[in-house]
Amino acid sequence: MAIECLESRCLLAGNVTVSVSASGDLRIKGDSAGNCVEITQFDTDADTFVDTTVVSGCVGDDDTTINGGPGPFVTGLIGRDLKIDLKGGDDSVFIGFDAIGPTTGVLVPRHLKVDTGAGMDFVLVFAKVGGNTTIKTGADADGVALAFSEFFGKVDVRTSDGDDFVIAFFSLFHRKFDLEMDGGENDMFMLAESIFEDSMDADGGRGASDIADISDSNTFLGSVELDNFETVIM
Ligand SMILES: [Ca+2]
Ligand SMILES: [Ca+2]
Ligand SMILES: [Ca+2]
Repeated sequence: MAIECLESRCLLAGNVTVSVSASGDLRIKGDSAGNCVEITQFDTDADTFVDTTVVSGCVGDDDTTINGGPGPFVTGLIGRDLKIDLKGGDDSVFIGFDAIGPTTGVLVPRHLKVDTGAGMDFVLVFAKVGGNTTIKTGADADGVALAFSEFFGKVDVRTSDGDDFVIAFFSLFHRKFDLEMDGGENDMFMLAESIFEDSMDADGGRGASDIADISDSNTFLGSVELDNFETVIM
């Protein structure tokens, strides 16, 4: 079914294509509509180790289909990377969360790559990532939240133009954290209860009223650099 988008707004939520590559990457690709996707992991044989990954449309969102059907897409643990590319539209991706709240975090053995493209997007991550993490939210006002997560590789977050917010809480960063918020008058960056073992470098970018609030009990073991924020609370 082809869904036409009027200007930048899409009324229906389109389809997400989910596949596992030969090398073990879990790949999730959206379309130009506003896609809403949840990625969760479960233990199905009660040995307390997660063994199953589920990719589904969001609860209460009857419109995002998975591989052309109602879904969910069910597979084993992720073998290597988790790659999510949701393209245009107002997209939301929930990693390690479902409608009730946090589940167990999602285990990503190697790299986590998320690109939500143009449109007002929201990315929520509860994961343990063995490799590098790259999150790009493209144009328009976007939100990124990193919660209860552990990142063994570098973390790069790029929110591009639009009034964006980025928050990290109860998370552990073993290597460098790098944030670029680019254009937008009211970019907001907040940290709470997080540990940075390497450097933390955040740039509010262009725009007059960007705010960084890192006042809530964080631990910085490396250098801290905050550039182009009009207001810094620490
Ligand atoms: Ca989309
Ligand atoms: Ca966007
Ligand atoms: Ca921005």
